[in-house]
Order: sequence, then C-alpha cells, then structure tokens
Amino acid sequence: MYKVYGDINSGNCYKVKLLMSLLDIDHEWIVINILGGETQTDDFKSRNPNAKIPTLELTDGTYLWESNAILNFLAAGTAFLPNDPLLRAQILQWQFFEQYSHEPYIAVARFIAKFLGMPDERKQEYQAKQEGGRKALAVMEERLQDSDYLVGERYTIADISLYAYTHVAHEGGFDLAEYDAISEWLNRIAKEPKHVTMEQFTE
Ligand SMILES: N[C@@H](CCC(=O)N[C@@H](CS)C(=O)NCC(=O)O)C(=O)O
Repeated sequence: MYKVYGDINSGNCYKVKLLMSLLDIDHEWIVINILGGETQTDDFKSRNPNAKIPTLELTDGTYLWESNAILNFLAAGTAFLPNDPLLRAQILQWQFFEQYSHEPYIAVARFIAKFLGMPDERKQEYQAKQEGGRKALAVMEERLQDSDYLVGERYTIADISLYAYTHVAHEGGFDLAEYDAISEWLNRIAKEPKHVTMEQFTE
C-alpha cells in the first residue's frame, strides 16, 4: 500500500488526497507536523532530501516528492491524464504555472494569515503577495470564461493542482466573489463524484 507523508491543511498535500480519493487508491496517510519541525529531521530527509511534504512512498520503498510529479505518477493511464501529447503538455503548462505564478503568492499569503496568525514581521510580505495572487487568478478567470475545465473538455490533474490553493484563497485575503468563472469552476469540481474536502480529514 502507498504511504503519503503529509498534512491535509497543505494544499500541496490535499492535491494528493483528492486524486487518491477520485481514483479509489488505498493508502496510509502519515501526518507530518511542519510547524513542529518534523520535515527537518534526518529521518524525514532520508525520504525527501528537500524536506517537504507531500512525499509518497511506493510499495518497493521508492520515494516520490513534488506534489505535481506525484499527481502525474498516480494519474498515469487514467482519464485524469490524457495520452494526447498536446493535452499532456497543457496539463504541465498549468502545473508549472501553479508552482511558479500561483502557489508562491496565494499559498504563502494563506500560510502567513492562517497558520502563522499574521505576525507583524510578515505583514509586509503578506501584502506584497496580493498583487501576484490576483494576477494568477485573472489568468485562470480568463481561461475558465471559455471552458469548464483548464485543459480540454474534462476534469484533469491540471484542475486538481489549481483547485487545491484556489478554493482556500480567501484564507489568504483573496476575494473569490470577484471571479465568476473561477467560482463556478470551484463549484463544478466540488460536485464531482468522490470529491473530498480538506475539512473531512482535519483532526
Ligand atoms: N513544490 C513542492 C512544495 C512543497 C511544500 O512547500 N511543502 C510545504 C508544505 S505546503 C512544506 O513541506 N514545508 C515544510 C518546510 O519547508 O519545512 C510541492 O509541490 O510538493
């Protein structure tokens, strides 16, 4: 059985939980407490030298890290990752966008506000993240005004990658009511069969 080292409150980890639920993949979820320093131990770094979650352990003891790499591995051969080379490249396009132009703004603003409690020394950084986050949301809004999903005509791992932090973007100070197409897309994803929420796994 797969083992996932993660924290469900992290959007990067939630991506993996969501896909595993959609695909009925049996797994053990091992809770890692980031704020408690559990990613920084030698034991954890032997699993992921970059000291981050999510980290997936395969049945033969191989470790795979980087959330979007994990999604590509788990979705191989399923409808969530089509075979067509252009569609696959478009999925990667949105996943690289997510990691470079979306997550560093929206996830970090949310982390500062929700998990660190907005300490004075990080307020400026929080404010600085707002512009980049709004820019990323505008890019998504434009795409979703023309299409129900980010790639092709169906739900793929590109949607999972971007759903993870977009659906909790309000916790980082972003007003999703300003983005009609994104709001409709979020509702569409949440209504998919076998959808799971972060909350249902929060202890
Ligand atoms: N690019 C990585 C980012 C992973 C990441 O930043 N994980 C955070 C939690 S969301 C983490 O493990 N932080 C702990 C640390 O940096 O010590 C991915 O997509 O998996």
